[in-house]
Amino acid sequence: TLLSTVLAFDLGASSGRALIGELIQIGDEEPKLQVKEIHRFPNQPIQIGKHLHWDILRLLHEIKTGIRIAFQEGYKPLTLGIDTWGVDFGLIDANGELVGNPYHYRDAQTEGLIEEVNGLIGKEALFKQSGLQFMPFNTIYQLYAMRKASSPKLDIAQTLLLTSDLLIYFLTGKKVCEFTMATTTQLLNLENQTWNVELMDRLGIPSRLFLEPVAPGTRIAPLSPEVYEELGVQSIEAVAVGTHDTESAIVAVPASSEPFAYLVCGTWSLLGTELAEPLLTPETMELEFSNEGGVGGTYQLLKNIMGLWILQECKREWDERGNVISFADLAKLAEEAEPLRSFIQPDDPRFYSPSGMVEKVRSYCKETNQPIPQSEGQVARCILEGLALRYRQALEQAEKLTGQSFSGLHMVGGGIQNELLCRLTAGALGRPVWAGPVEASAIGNMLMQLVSLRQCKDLAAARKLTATSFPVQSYQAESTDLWDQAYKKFIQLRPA
Ligand code: LFR
Repeated sequence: TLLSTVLAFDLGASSGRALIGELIQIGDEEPKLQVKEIHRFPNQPIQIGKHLHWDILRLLHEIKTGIRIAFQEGYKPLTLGIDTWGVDFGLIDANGELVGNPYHYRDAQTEGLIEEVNGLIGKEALFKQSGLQFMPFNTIYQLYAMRKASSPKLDIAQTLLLTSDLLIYFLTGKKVCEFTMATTTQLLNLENQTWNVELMDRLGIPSRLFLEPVAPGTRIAPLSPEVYEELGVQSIEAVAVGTHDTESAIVAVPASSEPFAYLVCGTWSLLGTELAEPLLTPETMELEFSNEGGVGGTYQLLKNIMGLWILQECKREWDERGNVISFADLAKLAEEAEPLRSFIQPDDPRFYSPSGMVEKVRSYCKETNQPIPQSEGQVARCILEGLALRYRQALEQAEKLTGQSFSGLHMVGGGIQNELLCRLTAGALGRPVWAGPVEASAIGNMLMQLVSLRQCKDLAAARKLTATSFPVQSYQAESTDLWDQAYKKFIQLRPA
């Protein structure tokens, strides 16, 4: 029996997907979630003048296409949800229209602003209030940059909508602010979950822009009459899921015991553990962990690690030079390259901005007196091993901060399709890795729709449903001694 059908849109920094989820029960077996991708589209940022932007209208178009395809293929989803990356936003004017093009979080406008804002507010104070790691792209710095540039957009704007909320608004006409996404702004007081108006006042950020956050699992509205007419589809209602993709992915970590550690693996790598309360200690700040608002009243203590972005950029560079290699072939070349020859610390700031990535990897190795990777395989291996070693460091730090110990690591998200990365991670950790599901964000998105439809009780039930529905691939640690030596070297790396 088909118990429910839902439609999830998961938008990542390089591509977006529409997936249908069907909750199915055979006889009196446990219900299972079946997932099918029905539409996939690229997400390409666009430079205009000095600024890098998202192509938000194209993304809206692709989402509409996804809705149309779902109904054309005969599915009857009751609800839809959208999850996206954090921090970015669109501004809406008094007539309900979009003011300008949303900036991309890698736009250079926020350079140097972490230090400047810390100087004004105090680093400790800001951390205690927001609980967030100081990342240059946080909404706070984007808005402060606009203020410093005297952007007239800030004066016209009435409402700020974070990307997923913005797309939901385009579809339904309803403006909401979903809680997990709101916590990525660094402008929310984490402890009482209200907007930090005093902070906004001090930075010249208009507090009128912010709507009161709603909890994930809240039903928002059906599509607007215009959108129904345009698409010619049946009734479907938008739900606020854990709209921050990272939080949706964490919903779909198939962990059955506590405590557990996870790694959400994609353009970014988010490694952490789930807590009932935020951990706002000085040590958390020093070790650069975030407390993000999660689904179901949880807090996610996690570290934002540069992730597969570095490899994606290298590939883009090779592709542009006509040296087109697929990710699968790159993994093969990396596999054949000599192990632990040289590795990067992926969170070195040079790797954050786009372009020239291959050269940056080489310069990092040169400055740290390591052999310089030449071939594509060597460069890829150097990045993947650097990531694996960084994961070990972050996992050990998470244990130190929480006083817990983790028997292994759950890896979820698109990045786990890189089996070499999973294997290297198990090696670096000296602990098992349990990889799956790949489509964690979309699945977590669906699970929260099912919660809103009362087809799934809570977070624990959602995780159980994930565990019964999707396979997990285990990787065991090998050759621990070599990794221990490499790790010792890794934590000493200091580029000149
Ligand atoms: C992952 C993610 C991270 C966030 C980064 C930028 O896709 O959402 O959680 O820090 O993108 O928004």
